[in-house]
Amino acid sequence: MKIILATSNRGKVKEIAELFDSEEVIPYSDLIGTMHIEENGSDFAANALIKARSVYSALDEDGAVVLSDDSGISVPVLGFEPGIFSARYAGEGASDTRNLQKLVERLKEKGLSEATAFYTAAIAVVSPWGEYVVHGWMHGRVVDTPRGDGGFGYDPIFIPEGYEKSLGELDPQIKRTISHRARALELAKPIIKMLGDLYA
Ligand code: ITT
Repeated sequence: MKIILATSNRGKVKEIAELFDSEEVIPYSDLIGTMHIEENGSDFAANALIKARSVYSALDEDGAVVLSDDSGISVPVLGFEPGIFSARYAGEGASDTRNLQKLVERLKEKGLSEATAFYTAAIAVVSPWGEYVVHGWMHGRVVDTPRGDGGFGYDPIFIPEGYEKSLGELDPQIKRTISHRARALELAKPIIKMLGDLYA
């Protein structure tokens, strides 16, 4: 069964494709080009559903199964910023580097060199047989100095619980095992399997 990914984020596409072994995973832009999707939901689940529904409606495929990922990092001491605004923390269209710098600036404003933080991923699945949303989390801390260039987004300043290195430095295999995205996908996989069985 083909799974169509409702994301334009290349980091997510890479990670999600690696987390599926037998399913074929296709970014929606390969089929219909990119489209602007207004993410005006008030939480990760709402935004994940907005993205998956928008792509599902735009596709001209019978029986398509569309999967989206809305995710972000939250820092409790900063009032859970940036949360659902992670991709646009430093302004609409800001680069990953600018967003990361803004988080470092916010830590410095508070006189902190590090703070507890967590990533959230909401994965939505939209199909002819229904809509589903699951979540996954990864806890750890953010630090004020980027380390390593692996992963994407805030990974160079995020140190997962139980580790001393950032996700920018750690082997990508570790992130594949413990990430918010991997955990959410573990919950999404039985749903996708069930939908796949409906085709058979
Ligand atoms: P799509 O909406 O097209 O999927 P996006 O990048 O705009 O792409 P989001 O609105 O879900 O996606 O924002 C997610 C942001 O949160 C992302 O741009 C990163 O800054 C951050 N983020 C999420 N997961 C991450 C991860 O695993 N590692 C690092 N940063 C992550």
